[in-house]
Amino acid sequence: MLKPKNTSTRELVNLDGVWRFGIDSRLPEQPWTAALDTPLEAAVPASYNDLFIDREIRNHVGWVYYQREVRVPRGWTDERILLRFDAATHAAKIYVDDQIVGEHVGGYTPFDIDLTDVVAAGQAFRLTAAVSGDLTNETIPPGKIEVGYDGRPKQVYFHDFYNYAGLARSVWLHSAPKSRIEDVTVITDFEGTNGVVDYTVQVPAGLDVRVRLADADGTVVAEGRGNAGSLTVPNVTLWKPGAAYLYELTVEAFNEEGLIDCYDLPVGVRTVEVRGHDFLINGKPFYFTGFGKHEDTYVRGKGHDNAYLVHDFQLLDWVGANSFRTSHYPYAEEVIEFADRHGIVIIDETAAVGLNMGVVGGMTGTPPFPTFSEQYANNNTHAAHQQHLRELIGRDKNHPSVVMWSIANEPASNEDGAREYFEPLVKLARELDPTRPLTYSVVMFATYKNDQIVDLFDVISLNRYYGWYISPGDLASAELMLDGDIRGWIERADKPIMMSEYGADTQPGLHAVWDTVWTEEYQTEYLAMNHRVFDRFPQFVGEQVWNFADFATTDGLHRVGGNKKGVFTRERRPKAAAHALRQRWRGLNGRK
Ligand code: GCB
Repeated sequence: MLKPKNTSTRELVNLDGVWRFGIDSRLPEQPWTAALDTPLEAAVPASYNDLFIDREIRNHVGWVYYQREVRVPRGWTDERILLRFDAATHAAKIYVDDQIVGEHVGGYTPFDIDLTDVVAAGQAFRLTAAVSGDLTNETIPPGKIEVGYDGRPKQVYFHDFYNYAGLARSVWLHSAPKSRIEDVTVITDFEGTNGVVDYTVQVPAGLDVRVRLADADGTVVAEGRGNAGSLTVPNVTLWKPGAAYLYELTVEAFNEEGLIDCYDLPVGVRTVEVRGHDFLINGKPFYFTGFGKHEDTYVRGKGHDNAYLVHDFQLLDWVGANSFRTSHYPYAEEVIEFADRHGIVIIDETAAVGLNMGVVGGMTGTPPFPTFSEQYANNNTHAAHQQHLRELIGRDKNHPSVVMWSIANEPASNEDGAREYFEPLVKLARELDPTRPLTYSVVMFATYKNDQIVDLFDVISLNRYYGWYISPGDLASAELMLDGDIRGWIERADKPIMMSEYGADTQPGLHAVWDTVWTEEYQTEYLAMNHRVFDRFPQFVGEQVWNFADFATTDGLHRVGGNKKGVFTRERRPKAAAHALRQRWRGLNGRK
């Protein structure tokens, strides 16, 4: 799915700003049929939950309404007119004046609504977006709505981050020619000093497609004709981790009368491959250093913010991180584009987090009922997961920074039914993108003895918390357990292995000379212990600490003002561990 952009044939109007806002329980029936009768306004993009000092809004179950006036530019008379929501978390119904014009389910992927037959150039209309943050066992991620003791509905969920909802990413009105370039796919390679860019362009039948590839200085280095083809780039400059280089592919579609559509796509030429125990980028072993992150800041919740985008990447650079995982959902496309431009490597994760009833069983890991069952992850959940995978890969397939798909975080891969659930998803992901390796993050209850799906995937990504959830305050025992665990996985599967989560909650400013949990010293020692173990295994291809920064979670006795496993605080101040990581990752005393 192509991102809307300004080209010589396409235009774009940004609809971000402050929209009228209300929740269903305080609005009349069918509130979209008039100006919302509400004193509230909400910022877009931002999650709505933390904007207001209002408990009912923060924890709202049901629909909320955003509304504003929009005017279609006068010049769009013969154009296709589209609305783009970069995300609406988790479901949306969109109305133009009194009429419903589209719906979407899935909170972290974009969708377009074609308004060509509904509005006209120069016309103003009332745009209302009904958005629901509700999660059920048939959504991705899953959740459950319960009725509280006080009779109010209550959203329950099985993942450890606050269920922020609303319009957390940009909204656009955009134009495209009626007959247009629908999609572009590039796959890159290189042979010696020649780069190879294979392209496929989806256009209506009968259009003549021409493409040209320009280098970063704008010099055209290759040209092609036809809906699909292969371009050769002499003396290619590869896209490399830490040294991004982007070409620009200009795609043009012509009919008998001339140019009808044009689309520009940045292209990084690079390869990704798993071979033996290595994760290869451009044929060279790559070792991931970095974090699992979250889209999470004060007040905005998951609202995309360009200042935080820039600052977070500055901190990644400062600490020596070369990568991150988009735990536990696809991030705003601006984040991926920034990584493309700055040479940061991404493991792109779906929003399939919480497919695990074992977590409800607590430390016993015993599910109250099977995860893969009619009651929980059933056929509809599976269909939602498939659809989400299509939308994620459709959006991100052309980004050079994305080197691997993580198709779930901590699923119950130890339970019966896991294989039946994941095998078709893996097949689908490989059909949608035959070029990138696949992984999933393995929960601690799924051991090298009982996991049922690891052979379907390319890279083993472990989430392990020895020294925190297991053996807290006893790093000597934790070290033995971690070592044994990794050895077991290496014996079980002949694949590259990495740590996709390891971390310890840390209250900044808390100190001790002992192995005392929650102190800054403990977090530093905990990470050092993990690194000692990782460095024993040549099969290891990476370490991503949980988490980049502290983040908001649901209330719970095990969370003090949110999850504090951040190496940076929620306001992005370094804890002591950040300095220690910097020493290791900047190569000052580390292995890579
Ligand atoms: C995990 C989850 C992550 C949690 C983390 C924790 O295994 O994947 O979402 O936040 O543990 O801190 O408990």
